[in-house]
Amino acid sequence: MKVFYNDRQALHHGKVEMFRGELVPCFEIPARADYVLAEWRARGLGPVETPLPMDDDAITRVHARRYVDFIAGAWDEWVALDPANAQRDAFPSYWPIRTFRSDVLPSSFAARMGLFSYDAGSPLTSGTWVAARQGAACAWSAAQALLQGARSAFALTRPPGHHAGADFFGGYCFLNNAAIAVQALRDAGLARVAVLDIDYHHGNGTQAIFYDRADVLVASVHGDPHTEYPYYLGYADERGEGAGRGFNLNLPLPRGTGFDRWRQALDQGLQAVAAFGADALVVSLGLDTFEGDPISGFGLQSADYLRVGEDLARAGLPTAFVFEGGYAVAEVGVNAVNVLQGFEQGA
Ligand code: OKP
Ligand code: ZN
Repeated sequence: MKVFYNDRQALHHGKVEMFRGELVPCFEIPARADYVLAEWRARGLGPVETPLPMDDDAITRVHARRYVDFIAGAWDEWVALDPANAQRDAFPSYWPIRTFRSDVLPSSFAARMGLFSYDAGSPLTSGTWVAARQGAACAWSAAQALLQGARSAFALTRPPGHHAGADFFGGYCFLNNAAIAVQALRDAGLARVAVLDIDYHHGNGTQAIFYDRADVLVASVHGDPHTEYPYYLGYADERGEGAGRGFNLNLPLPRGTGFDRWRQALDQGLQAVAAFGADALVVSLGLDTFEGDPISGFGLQSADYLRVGEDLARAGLPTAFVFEGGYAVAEVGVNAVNVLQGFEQGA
């Protein structure tokens, strides 16, 4: 399995995030990737490659130009407001919800920060753009590997991506890595691409990007949004719209769900992928379904992830794994590599 990672992704290094009225240390930290790399190397599973050079077009096929321009320049704007800002992460404070306009682009940086985001938990740092862009390049490179005939590839993306929409960030995500991989596969001529999102949290960004499309199936197993982030999307009645009706499948499960029940939902997702007739599969691989995850509520154990990999391999499709969440940092390497190794053994 080809694996892609760039050391510059560590430049996205948020210090704190807003939680229950306080700024607490970030859960989404560079060490997460280090643990995955260390485990991959410890098991002698193969080289780790730097992503290929990727054109910005691969990003703007998925994201709005004005959003990409904003994220690319946001840190410089933030520091220009006040040189002391160089020492602190940038957060939004205002959001244009119902009754406000979102067609006007205010000149105020704070106003645009809110226009292009939906939560206060996703710090933007000096290295965010470079890191997010390199992460996206990893996902794009994984897609290219499949197009070259590889059975599978793994993009060690961080920051993660599945909460990022066409023109917003949130949930620690800035560029939707999985969506960029999907679109690259479609643009290279694959007719049908499926996304299977197995992060604990619903991938609202991925769903929104493909919601009206029949060429991309999005299936997701996640914590019930009645109680779990991102709360406002991810319900079972969201089946797609227009031409995309029937090509979105949400499988929400209650907090506390263990592996046996979770695995049945995974099987439902895989059945939908098979019925869709996908030419390739992109897996949004979150490991925050782990029992020890500090911000999530499912009960998967480390050995279960080997079975997850085997189940995914049985779909028999060229498969790009794109790293998402997983905040039990010391265990995230074992859990991620268990999926990848389970896949290789099952393939
Ligand atoms: C990103 B991914 C924690 C509250 C939750 C947002 C979670 C984003 C998860 N203090 N904040 O899907 O793993
Ligand atoms: Zn998650």
